Amino acid sequence: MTMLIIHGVPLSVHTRKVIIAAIIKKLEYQFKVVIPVVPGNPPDNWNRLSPTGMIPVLQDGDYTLADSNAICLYLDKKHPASPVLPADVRDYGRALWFDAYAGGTIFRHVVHPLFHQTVVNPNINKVVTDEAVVYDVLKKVQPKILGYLESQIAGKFLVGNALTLADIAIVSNFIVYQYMGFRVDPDRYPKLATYLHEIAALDVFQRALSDEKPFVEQMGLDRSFLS
Ligand SMILES: N[C@@H](CCC(=O)N[C@@H](CS)C(=O)NCC(=O)O)C(=O)O
Repeated sequence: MTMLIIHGVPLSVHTRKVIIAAIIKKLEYQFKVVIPVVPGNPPDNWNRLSPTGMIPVLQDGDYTLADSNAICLYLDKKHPASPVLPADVRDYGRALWFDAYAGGTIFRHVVHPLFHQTVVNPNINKVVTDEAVVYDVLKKVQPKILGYLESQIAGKFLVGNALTLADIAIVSNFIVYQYMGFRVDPDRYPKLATYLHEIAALDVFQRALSDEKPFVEQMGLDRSFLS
């Protein structure tokens, strides 16, 4: 079997989804750090590997695939043992919904703007954080999302009784959210707070989180929620 190559940033929400899927499936992979937001960092052939310029990208021999959702579905089809998508058709649809919600709503409207304002702007762009944007996300955008997730949690996992792409995608977003020092209020969202804690404590998450630890520490991010 050819060794997979995963291109990405160790702490990225979408890169972590692919890494966790590979860990669950016991696939060997080589990790190559590509940081799109740092000018000059991506390699010369990056446009060919990533049509959008974004991470993650998977290389499987002579086959290249971008987008975490496409990559996870590809890996699940190619290596069906230890699936990350449920067999039941309704659960399957629901897992895909949560993956889409994680990328299209939680990441786009909460994690990405917060990361841009509190990490990329001060550290890379050398621009001060726009506190009005941060306030807007926390006070106006986030409550509806956290309330919705709180209403969807009925057990340890979001869908069925096993870890699926739904949990991988949702929790991966909240890992970065907490790296930035933000916390889900356990009094207001008790089910969500417990759920996030329990999923992050699973062995597969712990392995991914320990592999990214040096990079996260070097960035000066907050890992205290993991102890
Ligand atoms: N739909 C894509 C989204 C990927 C994405 O947003 N990646 C971010 C990092 S987590 C990125 O590459 N940002 C840098 C940029 O936009 O240039 C996926 O699921 O892979």
